[in-house]
Amino acid sequence: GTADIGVTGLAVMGRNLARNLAHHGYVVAVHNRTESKTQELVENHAGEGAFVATGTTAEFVASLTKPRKAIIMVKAGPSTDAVIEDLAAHMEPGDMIVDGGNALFTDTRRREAALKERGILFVGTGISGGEEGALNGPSIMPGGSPEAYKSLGPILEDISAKVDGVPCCTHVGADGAGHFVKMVHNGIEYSDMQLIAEAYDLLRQALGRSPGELAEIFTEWNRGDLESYLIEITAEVLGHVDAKTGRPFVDVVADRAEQKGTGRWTVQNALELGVPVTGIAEAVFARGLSGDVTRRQAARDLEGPIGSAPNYSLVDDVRQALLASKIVAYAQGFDQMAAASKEFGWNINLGDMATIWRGGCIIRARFLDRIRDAYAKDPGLPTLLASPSFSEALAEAQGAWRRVVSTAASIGVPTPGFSSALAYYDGLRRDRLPAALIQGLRDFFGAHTYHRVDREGVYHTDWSGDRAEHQEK
Ligand code: NBP
Repeated sequence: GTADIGVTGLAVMGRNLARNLAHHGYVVAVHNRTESKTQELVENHAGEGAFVATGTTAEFVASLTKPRKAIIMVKAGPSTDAVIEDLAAHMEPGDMIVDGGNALFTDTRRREAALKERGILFVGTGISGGEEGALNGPSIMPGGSPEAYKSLGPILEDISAKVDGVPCCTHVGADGAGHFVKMVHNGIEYSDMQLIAEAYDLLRQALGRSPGELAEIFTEWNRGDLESYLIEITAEVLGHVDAKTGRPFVDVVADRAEQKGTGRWTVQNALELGVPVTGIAEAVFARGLSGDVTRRQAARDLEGPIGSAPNYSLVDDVRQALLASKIVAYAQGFDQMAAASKEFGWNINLGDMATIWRGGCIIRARFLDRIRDAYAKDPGLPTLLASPSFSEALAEAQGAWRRVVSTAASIGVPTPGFSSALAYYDGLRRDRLPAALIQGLRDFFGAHTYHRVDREGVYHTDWSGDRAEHQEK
């Protein structure tokens, strides 16, 4: 074969990734289950680079230079297993299969282990940036072995986005590490969008600003600390007017947020690891509530607040609440990556994750530079909230943040993201938590025992008897 690399699965993502590879001078073998899409790609984009159109899987594999490298860009789940099986049957030890779809990291771990037994290198890689990113430079999060990265990494770094000349691609860690961090990236994306939606809702409800006026506020915010792709496109969407009705676009869209599942996976995993990712969880639950048509209908006449508390500086207060809540949501997501890294032995460099998310991906933002710097100063940082640059930002924002949460509560606008982030912040900084009472209750009804603040050991009080305390062995 003569092709440097192959792409199978030529829907939007695969097609654009293949074109991106070709633009960088690679000879790219292309393949798709439905062959007409392969022909279409080659016919429409032949002038952009060197494509090798192939029909059967055997032809596709045979077209690749050994050791072969084939990237799969198909629907995640059983389709991916079917395609891997098909490719592996035609491959030899030393060849490599790369899954660029949104696989669940546990599937990636299973696939990597199974292919290793057959001598085939398997790399599960996160790719973020949608179709535009795939074409012009995505953020790429490859897992798999260091050996696989040695030959694959330079190609992926080549086609990735660059920020200040630094590629938005690095080896994340072994087996499923790449797909894991892509999952957390998507979870953080959910919380970013939820916080933006709360900011919009609050300003609209409290101040009666029109979507067009709010678009200008977001444009303004995008010039400061909040500068990011999501804030930028929020201004675009809010400023858009529906051509059919002349009404603001946001007012003609059904208010039920859908999800494909990566946010839910992030929260499920966080529950297993015991990491409180409240920002991501609230975002997933808020989408669930929005789609719960039956209960929303049944609850329409529930009583709301009477009157409202004025908050004269609301616009800038909301900006600060958004920034502070965002800091919390990111801190939690990074905690989750740290916990998983420990659990699975991935050795993930958290600062590198912030670095490769600065460009190409959906959560790309100026803000990530600060996270990178925080981990550069202290790689063992227990929480981003405690790094000087963020603790100062939180100190500055917290007054506004509290006013926003209380204004929202008093006028009856739900802000689960802002509110729970503030509760997390206040929970972490507390000297004493009411968890002591919970321990007492647990000991009362279940003899679950407790520790004391003043002595070593494990204790139980005989609640149903003389209430004497006994030290457990
Ligand atoms: P889709 O997720 O819509 O998948 C369509 C592709 O999968 C087509 O090429 C289709 O072939 C192929 N396919 C299916 Br479905 N079942 C197959 C099977 N059993 N055997 C062989 N091929 C099969 O495409 P996409 O939106 O381009 O996304 C590709 C991957 O990238 C997904 O895993 C997705 O989660 C991930 N991703 C998507 C985005 C995004 O913005 N869309 C961003 C980041 C990651 P056919 O043409 O013959 O039906």
